[in-house]
Amino acid sequence: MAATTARPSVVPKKDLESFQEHLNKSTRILALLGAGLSASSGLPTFRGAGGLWRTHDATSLATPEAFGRDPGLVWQFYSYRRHMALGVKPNPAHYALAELARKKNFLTLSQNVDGLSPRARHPADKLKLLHGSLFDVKCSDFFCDYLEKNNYTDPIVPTLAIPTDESDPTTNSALAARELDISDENVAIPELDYDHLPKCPKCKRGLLRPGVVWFNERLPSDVLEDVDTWMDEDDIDLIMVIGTSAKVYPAAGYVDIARRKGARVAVINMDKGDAPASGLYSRDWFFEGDAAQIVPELLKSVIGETNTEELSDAAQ
Ligand code: BV8
Repeated sequence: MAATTARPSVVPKKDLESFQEHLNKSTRILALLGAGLSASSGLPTFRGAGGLWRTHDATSLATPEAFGRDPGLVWQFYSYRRHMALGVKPNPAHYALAELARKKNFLTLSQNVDGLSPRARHPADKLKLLHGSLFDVKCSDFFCDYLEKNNYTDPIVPTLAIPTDESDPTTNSALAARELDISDENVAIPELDYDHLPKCPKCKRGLLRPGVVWFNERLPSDVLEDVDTWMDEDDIDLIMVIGTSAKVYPAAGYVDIARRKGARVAVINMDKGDAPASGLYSRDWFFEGDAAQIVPELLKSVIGETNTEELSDAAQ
């Protein structure tokens, strides 16, 4: 699947200067992150070319009903995404945002479940994962509260293995994995039944499920409360809307809430057409191009020239 990075992204000097002037004097900053932030790391977005949803409609894989109907299919999809995310690295934009969070009163709302912002050592108290994480697993039994965070086991169970070589091409997992290229909708995904799937170690009844927020599921109440508390504290000077088509709610709604709290809006997006639903005002900015290149440039006036390797070491 294609990552959407490619051509060098140039920030117009006048816009850069006006943005950095505002950033430098901003005391309360928000960001809403989407899949485009991780595109340069090599992860596919949802709606772009080769995107995850292009070949499988979101509601066919990311809903409680889909999991109830075919937990094996849904687990193969998420196991594949866990595997992909573990195979890539945070990019300069992930590190730059983490560094800004160490320098300013800056809250980051991420729709991304790929684990790249936490791996860039983004300060955990300044990062709200609105839609959970591929690396949290929880029990799917309504009466069980089992939750395991930061489970990076890949594969999470042997039958979900994605083989690195053709050692035994006949095994079920090899067959399943090889065919598991979900970018090819014509490929049947083999059945994996209950016995193959990860079970809850606590209640022993339920299947474990990915700790992400599916469509028609409520966002984590503790996360929503933290976000509301921060937003209610005072006015907001700036919201950066980075690499998101801003089509999923209630996440996308935070742009308008921030605007109502006085925020100027800076959109960083590869596609000029992907501005927030409420549009952009003359006091706002649109920086067209790759977030991995643009974000470090924009934040330079606060985080300095340091390269991401230094940033990531400093954050250890
Ligand atoms: C809920 C986790 C209620 C799983 C995800 C109001 C209006 C309309 C609909 C609704 C509404 N309120 C609720 C809904 C329903 C629904 C919804 O919003 N539907 C949409 C489709 C219309 N929302 C929900 O169901 C939410 N729950 O409301 O519950 C409730 C209340 C009480 C009790 C019970 C229930 C839950 C939504 C969460 C869904 N889970 N993820 C998983 O990942 O598998 S959503 C998932 O898709 C992501 O997390 C993300 O949010 C979204 C994808 O969006 P993006 O990240 O923006 O990615 P996309 O590909 O779209 O865009 C990428 C962008 O990057 C593009 O603009 C591209 O140009 C740009 N780009 C590409 N490369 C680069 C780049 N930019 C910069 N640099 C680059 N290199």
